[in-house]
Amino acid sequence: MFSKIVIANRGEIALRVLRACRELGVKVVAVHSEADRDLKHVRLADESVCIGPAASAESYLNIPAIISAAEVTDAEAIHPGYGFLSENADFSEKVKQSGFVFIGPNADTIRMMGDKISAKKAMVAAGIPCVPGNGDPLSDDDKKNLKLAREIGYPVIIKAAGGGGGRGMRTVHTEAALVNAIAMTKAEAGSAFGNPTVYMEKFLEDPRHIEFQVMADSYGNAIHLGERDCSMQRRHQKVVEEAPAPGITQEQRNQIGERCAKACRDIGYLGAGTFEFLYEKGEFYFIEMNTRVQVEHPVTEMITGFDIVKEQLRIAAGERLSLTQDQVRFTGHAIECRLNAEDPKTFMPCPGKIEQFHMPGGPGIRCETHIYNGYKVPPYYDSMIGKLIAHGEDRKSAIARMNTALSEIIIDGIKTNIPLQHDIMNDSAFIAGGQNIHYLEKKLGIS
Ligand code: MV4
Repeated sequence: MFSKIVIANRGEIALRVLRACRELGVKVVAVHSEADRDLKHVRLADESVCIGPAASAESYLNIPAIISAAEVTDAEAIHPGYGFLSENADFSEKVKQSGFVFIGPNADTIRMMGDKISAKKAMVAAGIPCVPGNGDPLSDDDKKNLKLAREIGYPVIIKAAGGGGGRGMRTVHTEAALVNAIAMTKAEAGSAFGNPTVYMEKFLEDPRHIEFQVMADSYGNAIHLGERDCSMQRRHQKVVEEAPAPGITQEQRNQIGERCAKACRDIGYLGAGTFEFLYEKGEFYFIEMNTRVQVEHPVTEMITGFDIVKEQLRIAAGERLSLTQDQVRFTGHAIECRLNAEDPKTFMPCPGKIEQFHMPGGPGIRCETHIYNGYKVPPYYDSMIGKLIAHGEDRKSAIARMNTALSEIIIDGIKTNIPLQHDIMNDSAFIAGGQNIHYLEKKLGIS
């Protein structure tokens, strides 16, 4: 195991990684911006290094500053968390070239998955079911594109190879709109991602978002840890996640999960990863792979009893997977509510001082947050300030425990989305389970 690592992130995930390090006896270097001196994990870390001003571009995205911090503290590895540099292939490469271990997959893997066309090609080759559409870059030949759309059948969606996470896509409902939509998406992709390449897929109108968690070691072993349902989202921001996904059978879980694990073996995947699928009318369709630990990893941890972050560290240190697939057991149901510093009605970010914080507790409750009494939520970063996770023997019990925890938690001084989360937990359609990706926006009266 490493003796010391750098955590190249902030907020709740930096604290989560620090806790995993503590359990493994690994010393922690916190790197932080000028605005983040008072972060909880910075105070708890063995050492800390200020890497730049508040703006992320000059601190958490500043590759030379982060690598220098690893050098001056004599650390061995860098954990990128999620967001920021976590899926930056150049960062992964430079970390390695500088003699440190990047806690995540190789640069080539990150690059392959960052290009949605090459990711899809790899998945087709590995036998993962993908959305209909050949996955080739669209040519400049209008006639060919019209023919392809006719074969796929309208509606279709044009996606940027360099996009992902909801950026760089456009749906097309009629033949008359196709040629212009391709040109527009190409132009936007060119300026947004520096890559104008686009591809075409069948547009699925009301799918659910279901993703599979995988872990792979450097000895060719890979397992899946089942799936999460992340369909409760607003503007591509997940709001509630849960595991297992309502209505998915053990047979479906084993079948898709095993294919994901096999795909990891095929491509030589390393570390934690997530296969994102759209699920409609009983079928799974791969859309993207995330090569990082995800915000919602705790729901998987709660139903498997398996520590994903500790396993990331062990795998990066060259250890073998600590579980075989038949040792993975799923127990009960877990739900996560993201806690955001925002207005619950307008969704405007709401930074400011936490005047009072009371952490909820009791059986099955886990609160992942870096906030504390007197902490000032800075205005420079994502508004997520924590996550509340409830585990129960079944979905009903998990919802009941979440309701209790949402009633107990006190965050005074700033506005939060706790009222919205309470409302969702008491929504009859949510309680029924298995809503699609459009449900929350419709409920909120957006689309
Ligand atoms: C789609 C789709 C429908 N059909 N692809 C949005 C984010 C990116 N990961 C892929 N996305 C979508 N791709 C086809 N062929 C609908 C979405 C989509 C979506 C997907 C997951 C979660 C929320 C979403 C919200 C709007 C659109």
